[in-house]
Amino acid sequence: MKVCVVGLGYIGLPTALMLAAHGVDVTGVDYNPKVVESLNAGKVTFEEKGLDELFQQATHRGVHFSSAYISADVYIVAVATPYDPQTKKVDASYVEAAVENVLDHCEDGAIIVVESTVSPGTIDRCIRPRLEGHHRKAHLVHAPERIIPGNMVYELVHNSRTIGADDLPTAEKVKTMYASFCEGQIVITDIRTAEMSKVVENTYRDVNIAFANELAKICRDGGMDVYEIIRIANLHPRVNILSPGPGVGGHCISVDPWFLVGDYPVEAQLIRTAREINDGMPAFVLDRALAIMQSRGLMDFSRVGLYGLTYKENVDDTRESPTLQMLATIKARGLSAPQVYDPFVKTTLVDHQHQTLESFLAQCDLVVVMVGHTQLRDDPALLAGKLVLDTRHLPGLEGAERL
Ligand code: SAJ
Repeated sequence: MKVCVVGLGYIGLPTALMLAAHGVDVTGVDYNPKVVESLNAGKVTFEEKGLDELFQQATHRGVHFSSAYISADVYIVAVATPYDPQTKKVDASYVEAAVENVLDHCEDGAIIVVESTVSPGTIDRCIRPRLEGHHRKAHLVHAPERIIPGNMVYELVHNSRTIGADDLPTAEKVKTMYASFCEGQIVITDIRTAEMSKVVENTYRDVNIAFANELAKICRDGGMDVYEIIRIANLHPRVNILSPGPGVGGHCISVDPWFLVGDYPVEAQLIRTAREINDGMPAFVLDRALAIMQSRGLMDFSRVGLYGLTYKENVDDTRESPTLQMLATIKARGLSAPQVYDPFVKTTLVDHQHQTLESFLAQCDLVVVMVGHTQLRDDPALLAGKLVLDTRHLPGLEGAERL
């Protein structure tokens, strides 16, 4: 079986490498020549636990990377699906373009597996008409990715998977391909069910986090310890509340619930409110930081430091990160730009971004911990003697101000 993986980003690259490492003939394609160049030069394009080792194994088994589409039996499309900020509906244009390119290069009978997350009905509405209008006859499958950044390589192997297809023989072929490495259960269903179940998983997490964030606000107002309350509540066998934090970032949980709000604006009330609560958290943290500074007579906001620029711990991905959201609010309110440091972000993305923790700390009166990177988790004493607002409830920072 020859597989072509289209889109070598956070999902496409590990998937291509995993298949290749398990003996499948894989070519990874990306329209960005820099990505292809870097991979062909032996360098992975982002940091992820276990990715370097997987890359070595895949290279050893002969994985290919190219900017040009090839003829293959199966195409896996793993390109971005943002949402339209106005309508909140899914923007499937990258998937559509990728599928058009596949159709121009494949043989009759090829299978096109869309792994990108899309809202229910998108494949029928945006993708299927392109196949029907094309002289090439290909099969469509939706097998949404479900791996979590920070633990992708493990989850690729151990998570269960969903395969949505129009017919069983096609589904079985795709199942065989994933079963080359996946040890989890592989469920076969129809395309719309696969689309919806993926969006539901991320929406469930978003709503749960919003609940935790709302509890944090209630507890702040009522003088209660939200972390202790969640810890105790979670001892109940049917309660599992997630952790409050400075907001929800990343390209998945902060995006996918909007698809449902965009398509079902009347029904999706809880989902919309949860999104709004989570999107409001960076401003809530900002107000906490301002209040703490004022209560200490500290007036220079440029001496506030934001520790962490990524959307969560131990990844280098800054997409939709709470820190970037907060910096936008700071700018909109006309406050001075704070200091920023993130051990995972080497390129300068924002003003006053430091390359060392030492130079960062030297400029700060108040450190706001936005991300719980291992650096701090393992060595909270790095912040000894500093005024700290800890939004991640890190061990060893018990004396710090909290959400
Ligand atoms: N967060 C909290 N509190 C928590 C957990 C997370 O505030 O208790 C925040 C994080 O700090 C981060 C955001 O939420 O800013 C999202 O992080 P995450 O680790 O919850 O999830 P993602 O976006 O990295 O990955 C999710 C996963 N989905 C689920 O767990 C249901 C992953 O399995 C999906 O593959 C991925 O979305 C995706 O690509 O859709």
